[in-house]
Parts: sequence; structure tokens; C-alpha cells
Amino acid sequence: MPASLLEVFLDHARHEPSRPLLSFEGTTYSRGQLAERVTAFARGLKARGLAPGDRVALFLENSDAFVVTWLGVQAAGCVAVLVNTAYRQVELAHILSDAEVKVCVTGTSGASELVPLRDQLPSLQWLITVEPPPPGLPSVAFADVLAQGAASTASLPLPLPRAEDLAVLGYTSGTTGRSKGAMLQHRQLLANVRAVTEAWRWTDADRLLLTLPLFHTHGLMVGLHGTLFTGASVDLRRRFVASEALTALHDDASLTLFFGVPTMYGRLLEESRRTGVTPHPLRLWVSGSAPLSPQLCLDIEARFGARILERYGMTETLMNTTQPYDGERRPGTVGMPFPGQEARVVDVRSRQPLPRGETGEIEVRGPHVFTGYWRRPDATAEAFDADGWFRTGDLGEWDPDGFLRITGRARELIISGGFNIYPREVEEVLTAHPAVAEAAVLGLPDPDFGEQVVAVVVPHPGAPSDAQALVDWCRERLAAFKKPRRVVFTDALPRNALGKVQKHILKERLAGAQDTSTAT
Ligand code: MLC
Ligand code: AMP
Repeated sequence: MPASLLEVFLDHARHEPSRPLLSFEGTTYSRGQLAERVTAFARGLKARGLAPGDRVALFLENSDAFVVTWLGVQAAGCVAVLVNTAYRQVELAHILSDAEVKVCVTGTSGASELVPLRDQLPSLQWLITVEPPPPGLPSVAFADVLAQGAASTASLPLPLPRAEDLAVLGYTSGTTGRSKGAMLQHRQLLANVRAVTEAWRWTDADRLLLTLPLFHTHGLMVGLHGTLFTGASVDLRRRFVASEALTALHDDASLTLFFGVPTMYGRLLEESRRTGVTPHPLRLWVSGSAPLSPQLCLDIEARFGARILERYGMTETLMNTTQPYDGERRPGTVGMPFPGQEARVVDVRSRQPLPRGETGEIEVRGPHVFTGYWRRPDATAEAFDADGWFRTGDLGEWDPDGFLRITGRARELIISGGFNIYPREVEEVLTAHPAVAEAAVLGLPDPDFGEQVVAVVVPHPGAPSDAQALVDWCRERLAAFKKPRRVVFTDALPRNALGKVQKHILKERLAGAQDTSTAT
């Protein structure tokens, strides 16, 4: 039995090395070519002093280098730390210091973000850069690490990771404003990809168009991992551009799979209506990471001739439930647990399982669930019960036929275009502004992104109500997708008897109001 996805990939590469695996911007890598680069990169890391367990951050756009780094870090026995490329000072300083990252693999703009943080990141020793770096931090070119590794073949053995070794820290869920690193072991990555590929009948004959970012679970642990596990192939894109994706889906008859967040499906549909171009029939379209509206699902079916399969997952647990491959894919539901997993809906107070039709918190259990939060035993203890059920923080119910329906969230979380935004993090940045006394951040419906970030701000007496200044302030410090799209000024926030801000009241007020205080 293989202990890791890496082992499965290297096995495929040994058995049929010349088979094409990864296409990226005009270059195609066979399994053997990719495996050679992965082992060279791993040896390069070792030659430069990295030891098993050391954390290496990937602050990188989608590319062939991302794939080599991801697998190479694992082959060196190190732990990968995934970083969204939109992250700015606040997120970067927190994640890289919390994980005590030693080395960060990045491009020119990523390196420029890191240089001013140098003093806050004592553990960060050097960068590996895929593009010329700015001055200010010691760095080595990606190509030089590869070359050094390739030259040191015999002297540096690469023992395969064990199933229980830590593979990755996925930062997520900052109820306190600070995100936590979900610890995923090789065995969990493997259990997830086994379940996904079995449920979706993924084989080595499949070819995936992958436009999702690789720094999150959906693109990486579903899209790339499924490809590597089955020995299939992938057309990897740097980013999602609706016109380019639609052209590929129309022109390239070898594509059999497409995975996206609902925003991508909305944009593909719009582009198809605008141009009259429709995709050729695919074997499977998958949506996840945010709720897919039943209307969009049906509109896509009417235009593309296929019903999307919706599935539900999270960073901590990877994939949890899926609509059936065969059988009814009921819009507005996320199906049932993947093979070998369990899911239940419990009463939020008694924590007892609820019958069909009653809403409660979704809990999951199985070999796909993470081990705990990095250096946060308190948060880990809160997240699991004594029987090993993980509290997802999502609300849902079983419909009469046993399909899970996600109805809301027990925790404060905004999902915009498939990216998560924790209101507390944005509130902390806003209240650090000298003009702001108090701030409440919430999500309101958005036709493109599903939800949008709205800030309600109480200014200090006499301070200016300058919405644009606050948006700029957030944008300098946080990922741009977290900045408020609207800023509304008010004299006081509604609070309950315990002093907690009543966001539902703000939401009701704002949903009705035609506010124009700021459009960004
Ligand atoms: C980009 N922008 C967003 C945004 N994405 N704003 C709000 N929400 C978003 N998701 C803003 C940028 O800040 C910028 O604004 C402007 O849009 C253009 O930036 P861009 O980079 O050109 O955006 P675009 O390419 O249009 O991106 C849209 C997108 C992207 C849908 C392609 O958001 C995306 O790739 N989403 C996928 C996220 C994902 O993979 N999630 C999976 C998480 S894993 P300005 O004003 O600054 O110029 C998970 C578990 C599971 O959830 O179950 O899968
Ligand atoms: P993340 O923490 O980034 O991994 O985001 C995980 C969250 O995305 C889940 O807890 C859900 O709230 C949400 N999510 C994922 N898939 C779906 C889906 N199909 N429908 C609704 N919400 C989803």
C-alpha cells in the first residue's frame, strides 16, 4: 500500500514515464520529466540544508514550478505552507511567522511583499525565486536549486514520506482574526483523493482543464491530486479567464473534466451567451467551495447540455460530500458522504443527531479529516468531540431523500468568489485606522461573487467619513478581495444586551437601503 500521493505519482512515472501529464503555457511534461524535476528540486532543498519537517511556503501563481515545488517539498520530507497570492502584509506576516517558515518559493511581486516584513519574520532564511527577485532578502533562483539537486543525485537519498508525516499546513478559519494552520498528513491527502476519484470514476483517460488556484484545496487537492493519483493529464492555466477557458472547452476535444467555483460558472455562462460559443460535451463538470444557485445550475444545463455535479468540502477536511455520479444531482444539495466517510447534522446545543428536515450543524468524520490546528491544541479540542466528529461550522439539513442541503453558516464567514473572508480580520484592520471608532463587517448578496464585503463604520467624533480612505487602508494591508465594496457610516452599531453587535439587524437594514456611500 502506498503511504502518500507522492509515492503513487512516482510509481506511475516509473511504469510509463513517457506519458504526458502536465501542460502549461505551451510546454508539456511527461510523468518521467516531472518526476525528474521533483526529485531534483527535493535534493536541491536538502543540499541547501533543509531538513525533514522544515516548513517551506508556496507563495506562487499556478505554474509548472508550483507543481514541482509542491511535490518536491514533500519528497524532501518538508511541510508545505500554502499562501494565497493575493495576501498582503497582515496575512503574510501572520502565516509565515506562525508556521515558522524557513524558505519561501515565490515570484517577483511576492518577494517584494516579503522584503518589508523581513524584521517580523526571523525564521525566514531565504527565498527561492521563479523570477528575478528585488534586493532585500537572500534568494536563490528556482533553476539553480533544480540544477544543484540534479548534480547531487547519488549523495542525497530521498526516503519516501510515511503516512503519518505532516504534508501541509493549510491556513483557514480565523474566528479571532488570525487564521490557523490545518495540519494535513500524507494519509489524509491520500484518503481524500482515493474517495474523490472513486466517486467520480476518474481514470487515466481523463484530462482536466484546471483554472482554479493551486494554493487552495479545490485546485490542488481535488484537481491536481486526482490527476496525479489516477495517472490522468491536466491542462493547467495560470488563472481563470472566462474567454480563454470557454475557448479551450470548445476547441480541445481531449478535455473531459472541468472544476470551478460558482463565480467561474456564472462567467462561463455569460461568455457563452455573449459569443454563442458552447463547450464540447465533457464527462464531468464539478462545482464547489461556495453554494451553487439552483438557477445557475439549471441555466448551465440548458446551455451546456450537462448537469453540474456539486460537492462540499473545506480545508480541514478536504472533500466531505458529493452529489452522485450516477443518479440524481439535485440542485441546491451537496449529496452524500464520499465513500468511506461519515456526515451528520446535529442540534447546535445538545450535539445530538437530528432527523431529516431539521437544521443543525454539519459534522464529519473519516480518514480525510485533518489532525488538528498547528500549535493550537485549544482550537483543536474545540473543533472535535470525544468521538472524533469534526464540527464544520456549516449549517445544513438532510432533505427527504437523504441529500444534504447546506443552509447557512454557524460561524461568521463571508465566501466571495470561493475565497473566504473572516469579518473579524477586516474589522481589526479597519479599527486600527485613526478615524475609526468601531466597525462591523458583513456579507451581502452579490451577483458575480455570491457575497460581497460590506463595512459599517462608526467614526471617532469629528473624524472624517472618508470611505475611499478606509478601502485604501484595507487594500494596503490585506488581500484585495477582502476590501469592503461598500462602506456605510453610522452613529452606533446595534448591540444586544451582552454588547455583541447584531449583524443580522445591520444586514436587514442594508439589504433594503440603496446606499451609495462607496462603490469600489
Ligand atoms: C478577485 N477579486 C475578487 C475575488 N477575486 N473580489 C472578491 N472576491 C473574489 N473571489 C477582485 C480583485 O481583488 C480585483 O479587484 C478584481 O477582482 C480583479 O482581480 P482578478 O484576480 O483579475 O480576479 P478574477 O480573475 O476575476 O478572479 C475571480 C475568480 C477568483 C473567481 C477567478 O476569485 C478565483 O480564482 N476564485 C477561486 C477561489 C478558490 O479556488 N477557492 C477554493 C477554496 S478551497 P480590485 O478592485 O482590487 O482590482 C475551499 C474548499 C472547497 O473552499 O470546498 O473547495
Ligand atoms: P475553506 O475554509 O476555504 O476550505 O472553505 C470551506 C467552506 O466553503 C465550507 O465550510 C463551506 O462553508 C463552503 N463550501 C464549500 N463547498 C460548498 C458548497 N458546495 N456549497 C456551499 N458551501 C460550500
